[in-house]
Amino acid sequence: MHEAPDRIRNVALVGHRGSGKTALHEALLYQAGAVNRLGSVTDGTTVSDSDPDERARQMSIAAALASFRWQDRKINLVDTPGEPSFIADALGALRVCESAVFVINAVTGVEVSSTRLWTRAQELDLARLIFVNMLDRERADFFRTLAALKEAFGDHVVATEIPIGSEQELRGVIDLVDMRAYLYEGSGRDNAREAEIPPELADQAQEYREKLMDEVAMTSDALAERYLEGEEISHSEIVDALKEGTNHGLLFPVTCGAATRNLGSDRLLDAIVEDLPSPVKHGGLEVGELTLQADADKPLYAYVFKTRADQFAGKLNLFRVYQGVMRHDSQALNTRVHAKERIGQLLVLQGKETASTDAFGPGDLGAVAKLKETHAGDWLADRDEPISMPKIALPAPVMAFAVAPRAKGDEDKVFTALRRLQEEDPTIELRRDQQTGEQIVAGLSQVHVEVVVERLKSRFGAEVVLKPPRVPYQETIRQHAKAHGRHKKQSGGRGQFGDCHIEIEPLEGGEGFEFVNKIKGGVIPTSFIPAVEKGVHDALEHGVVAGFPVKGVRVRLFDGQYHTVDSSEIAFRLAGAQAMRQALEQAGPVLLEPIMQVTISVPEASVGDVIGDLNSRRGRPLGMDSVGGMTEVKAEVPMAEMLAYAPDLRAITGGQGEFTMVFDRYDEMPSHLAQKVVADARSDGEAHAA
Ligand SMILES: Nc1nc2c(ncn2[C@@H]2O[C@H](COP(=O)(O)OP(=O)(O)OP(=O)(O)O)[C@@H](O)[C@H]2O)c(=O)[nH]1
Ligand SMILES: [Mg+2]
Repeated sequence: MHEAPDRIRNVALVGHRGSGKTALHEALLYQAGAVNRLGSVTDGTTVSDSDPDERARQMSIAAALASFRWQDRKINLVDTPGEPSFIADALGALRVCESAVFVINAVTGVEVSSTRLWTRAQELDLARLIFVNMLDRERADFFRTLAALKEAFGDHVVATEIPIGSEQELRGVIDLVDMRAYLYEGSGRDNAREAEIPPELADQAQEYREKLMDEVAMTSDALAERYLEGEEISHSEIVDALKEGTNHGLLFPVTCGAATRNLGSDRLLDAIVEDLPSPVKHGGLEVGELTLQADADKPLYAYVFKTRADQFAGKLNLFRVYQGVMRHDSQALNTRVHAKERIGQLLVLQGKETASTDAFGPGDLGAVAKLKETHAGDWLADRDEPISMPKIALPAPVMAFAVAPRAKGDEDKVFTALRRLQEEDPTIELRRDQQTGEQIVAGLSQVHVEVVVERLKSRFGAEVVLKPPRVPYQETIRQHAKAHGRHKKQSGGRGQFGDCHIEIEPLEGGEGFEFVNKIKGGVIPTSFIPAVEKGVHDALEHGVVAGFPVKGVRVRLFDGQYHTVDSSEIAFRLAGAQAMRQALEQAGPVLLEPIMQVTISVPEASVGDVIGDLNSRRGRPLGMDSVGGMTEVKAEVPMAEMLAYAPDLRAITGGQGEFTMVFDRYDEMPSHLAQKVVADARSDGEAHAA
């Protein structure tokens, strides 16, 4: 038996790092009876942050699913990481859910990541609730946060509750639909008590009730007309309009509370069940040619949105069934590898416990253990038809480190482990360094790569040393130059002969490479031209300044010679490379370095120090913005200066600052600094030759 799709609610908990998503996830589970104790992030006892490294860092790293019942509905709740390095999991969760609950910190307000995630939820047309959390904390302010939410996300953000008291005095909430108060004592399951609105808050409650009514009335023309005529709108009409409006993304209710005090989670559960859509609400999902429908009688299509390691079940794949039914002891086709997977055990993740089940119906989220080849991004289906989800735009990995096994001979072990980790996190990039042959691991930030290293050790027993990140320098030319290359060898038997003349010049835009063949009268036969081009390429791979790849060059091949007997492809290739190296020497070669766009979010008091520090890193400030109580500084900084920024920013801001950066462009390096890079590259080269 599987759950009827209209009784399911798929909800992603999203928001800025540290806004209390995991604490709220825990409170919702506890309130619904899925766990017996209210776990805490600080004690490392939550369901969602179950990995040792999540506990050690007190932050979520991977998406975590928990399924439980409330008001006889099945809620599939996905907790997601707020740290930008792990954003892939938040974006992935938004894709498989109909709704999102945005968790906002009432002290710091709306922060960068929330804005980014809101845009994504908007694109996906998700229904949204907002939970203003941490109202019990010092300097928390519900009304300031509400104003910031409206400014960031528009006027359809509307409070359905306001708090009673704040900071240490937080006592409960007023429901603006029922116009009743709910007072909370302790953090137990039965901590709420209904009461009259305290008289001193009556005016404020009335004021916000009217704002709510203005929004609710606008969800339908008929209602709007009656409301504007001054007619009475009944309680049940308000409830229905609120539900419909939320369901269709016409308005975004704001509720509030304090997750760690289990204050407000009962009411949030009600809102999830009553106001958020089920998987059948908005018709089918269109993927390419197919429209998948929440219909149990149609062929199976399930999408794997997350692969994660579980300490008991091993490799787990979390999936969403879009159509048909996923049954245990069955087979399903993985449409990427065109191979059958045996679906052995199907698992319902119920908080601390895991139960097996015989089927997941359309619209449901579930887990399956022990699949051989399947990982996140794959489809499991009845038919082998090509199908692919539109790709999510993920940030590019910019922080690259070379890793070497601590013990000699562990290369294979390390590599296999890295591949497994990459299955769990698509923003990890693995490659070999062309110049040194080293294994490179690239991620979105230093923290990101550090987590990879910790997991290599804790999960695979593979210990590695990280070498400081390498900056991917490039080279280019500034002038026009001509050169001649000749390869000639005459040592017994057949000789080797190739000869070419080229000229080179900078290519507009600086990025690419162009090869133009201007040979006339067959002085080099057409069949040898590609060999010359290959030779030119060989030389471009290791530039003459410091051995970095050369970009932004146009090469014209205009003359040469050949010999009917002694000419060969290899001879022309060597001649081409020789000509190119000489040409580069004369063409004013320079070193280019990557420039990053950096966004730093810091408390106002640290802004001066942060900018001073950026100046010493050759940074160029681009502007400042005030976002939710923090100041956001934007700047351009050379990547070479940002390699170990995280710990420095932590020190400057007393742990309060955060930053993200993305690659922007390549710029010429100042010559005194270029000299140092050249010297380093030389000594590196010698070390490798030795
Ligand atoms: N006082 C108070 N503390 C809270 C509340 N909610 C969460 N916290 C604490 O705030 C810290 C961050 O909470 P988390 O639940 O880990 O935040 P998160 O959004 O899951 O963080 P990431 O997973 O890193 O994005 C933890 O120490 C929590 O105990 C709250 O309502 N009141
Ligand atoms: Mg978390």
